[in-house]
Amino acid sequence: MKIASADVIVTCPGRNYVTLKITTEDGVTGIGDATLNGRELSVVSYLRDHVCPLLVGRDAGRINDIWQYLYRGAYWRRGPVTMTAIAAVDCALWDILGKVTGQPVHRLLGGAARDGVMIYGHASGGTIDELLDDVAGYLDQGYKAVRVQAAVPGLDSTYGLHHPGTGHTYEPADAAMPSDNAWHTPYYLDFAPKMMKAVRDRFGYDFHLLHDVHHRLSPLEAAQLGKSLEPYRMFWIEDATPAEDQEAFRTIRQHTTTPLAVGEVFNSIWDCQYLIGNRLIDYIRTSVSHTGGITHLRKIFDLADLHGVRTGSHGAGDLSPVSFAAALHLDLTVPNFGIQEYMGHLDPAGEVFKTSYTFEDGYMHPGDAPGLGVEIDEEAAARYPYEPRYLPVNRRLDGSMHDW
Ligand code: KDG
Ligand code: MG
Repeated sequence: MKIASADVIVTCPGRNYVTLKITTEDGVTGIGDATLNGRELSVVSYLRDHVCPLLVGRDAGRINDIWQYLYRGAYWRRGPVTMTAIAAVDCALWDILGKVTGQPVHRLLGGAARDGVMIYGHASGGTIDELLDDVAGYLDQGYKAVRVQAAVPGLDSTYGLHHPGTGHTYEPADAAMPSDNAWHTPYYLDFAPKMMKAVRDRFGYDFHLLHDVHHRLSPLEAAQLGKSLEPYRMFWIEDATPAEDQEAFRTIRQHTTTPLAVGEVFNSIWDCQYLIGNRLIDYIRTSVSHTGGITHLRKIFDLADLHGVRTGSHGAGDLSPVSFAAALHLDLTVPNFGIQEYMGHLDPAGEVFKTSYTFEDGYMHPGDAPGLGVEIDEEAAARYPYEPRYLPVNRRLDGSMHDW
């Protein structure tokens, strides 16, 4: 099971994806997602120039040792680029192990602890009426949980709305230069409870309601928001404040019973330790592909389990189908699973990534194919070459920078 080669594939079927492919001397291949939205080529270089040469000749079955070798061996630890690169290696090695043993990765992780993985869909609208129509579509499909976002009146752009022409939400990263969005907290704090009231008034309480604040509030503003949303029994509010200031979550918690989720921009267990250890959050949203792969994410989930925190992994469309499949395998097995985000992927991505996961009645299953159950079609990938793209930036009404 020696590694013969490690290659990086960059493709843009609607948006950029970076995939690491590891091949053993016996010709078994495994793939891992190395996509870091808007900063893709930094991970490509990290892998091609610094990691791939170190992998050749190693035993692909020594997943833990290779993880430690890449993490400790770099000396410069953590950070999104390093941990995304390590994640891609880790997932590719789990994929290989599954194929060599003929087992789906979830079985190698101890086996299914549930029959399916509850996912949440992304409803949005330019107006509340449009949002309500969108929520209805998700509920009709059987979704048990829906995230809602709508255009904030008075602002000419709002995070999390369907992207024109795509048919569903996806994270922009769509311009050669970052586009400017506008932000004004009072407009948002006034609007958010009205939006939730409209959703609950029309559809009732028999489904989970989620919302992403996307790092935009101060601790007290987040506390106000949480209190104002309590009548609508949120499943969570996500990223209420920028999480570098983790003490902020204590302030929010002291004022509201609305559950809190955070973690999509975290890269290691060390980013989560304080929040989980002090029970300042309810859901940890770290992802397979930005947090060191299955091997490291499993540790984070175990730490969370010790402290009564449940999982709710990031699953935006800028994470490729490879990492989405990896997330489903892990979600299926952990005792403290909470929910999994599912944004879906644009149509051309389906030409490049052949998946085996399935959706039924609000739940997804990774399938029982050996490994992760996703293959990449490299000819199709070559038809969609890399395109430079950036996420937007956010400015307050006076022109100063704000968190996007
Ligand atoms: O690349 C950035 C996106 O992944 C992020 O904006 C998506 O916040 C997000 C979410 O909850 O899916
Ligand atoms: Mg988010």
